[in-house]
Amino acid sequence: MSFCLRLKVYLLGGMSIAVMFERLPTVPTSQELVDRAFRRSTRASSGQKKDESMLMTAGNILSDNLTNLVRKYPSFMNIPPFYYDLADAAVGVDEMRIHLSRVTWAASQIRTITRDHLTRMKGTADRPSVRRAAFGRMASVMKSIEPDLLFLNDARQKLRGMPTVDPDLPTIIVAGYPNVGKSSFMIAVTGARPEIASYPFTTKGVGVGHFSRDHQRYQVVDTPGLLDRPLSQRNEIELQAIAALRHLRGAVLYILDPSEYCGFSLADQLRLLADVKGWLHLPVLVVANKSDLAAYEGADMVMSTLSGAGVAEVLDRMVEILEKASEEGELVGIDSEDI
Ligand SMILES: Nc1nc2c(ncn2[C@@H]2O[C@H](COP(=O)(O)OP(=O)(O)OP(=O)(O)O)[C@@H](O)[C@H]2O)c(=O)[nH]1
Ligand SMILES: [Mg+2]
Repeated sequence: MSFCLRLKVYLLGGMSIAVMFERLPTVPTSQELVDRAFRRSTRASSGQKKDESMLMTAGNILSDNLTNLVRKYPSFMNIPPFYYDLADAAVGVDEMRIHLSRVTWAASQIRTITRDHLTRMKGTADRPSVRRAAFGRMASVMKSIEPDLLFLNDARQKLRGMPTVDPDLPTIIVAGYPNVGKSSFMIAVTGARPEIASYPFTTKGVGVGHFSRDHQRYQVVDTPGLLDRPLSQRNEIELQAIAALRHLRGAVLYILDPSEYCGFSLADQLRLLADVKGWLHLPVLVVANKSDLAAYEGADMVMSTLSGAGVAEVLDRMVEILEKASEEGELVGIDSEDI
């Protein structure tokens, strides 16, 4: 498939998934649902078949609400791997599936209770007590899924904050220690303050910006807090969030600050570079920033995001790297065994 065509297909996938997470429904608590269903049932009832219609109304409201809730969650079967890994790091996809299946189970229990008690009503004059018994059983089914609904609500909050990173646009991943000039570079080349998207386990959020070249859109992702410490200092879940980066069609721009004004020694910055290169199997361009403050010859290129010197050249080089890697099919991140 040609690069452009592939891009279009991916773009659609990328956009829909971000929207899908945004549209996750609010999850009511068990108590809210029960209150709503029982209240409506009293309103719905009149006439001879009062208890039957109360029972049916409450049963339908509960089971429909639960079924609709489950339907609105993504299946996780065919979402882009970048988002799958992020969702997994943030909420745990397997755990989420278990909670969703318990909600599905509850919906079917409610339907069974409704059916059984409607049948029982046919054989008795004391229909109110059959109805009360049914409501009692429904309430206890609902109570039993209280933790599941709470989990799903919490998951919703986390998933909604997922970054609007498009996993399939050619991407410059900007890495380096804090204060080396990552955001300054990003602002210089995308012409705007980046959109800040929350990302699991970095309180700063990732910055996402775009620029175009020859009708091709590129994405720049600023990763503060993600690629600014060695992997050995991470916990499992953080590693998972970092691992999601392997699904980006990216190349890394590793920024060094040889002036050490950033507060970190050059030796530490080079150690981190070796660490990143050791596991993120993407092309890396090493650039020494703050050339207005310090000269350094150990990098691939130099620039100053403050004066602007060298910035355009660095961007040109990154575009070349991305184009070349894309032609050669190299824009595949890391093997999961690596981390
Ligand atoms: N002298 C000089 N200062 C620079 C240059 N680039 C960035 N700075 C300054 O360095 C500081 C940090 O720059 P940022 O772009 O915020 O660095 P960052 O890497 O995004 O930092 P974090 O978001 O904390 O990881 C700011 O005060 C910038 O003004 C440069 O080329 N020369
Ligand atoms: Mg920054």
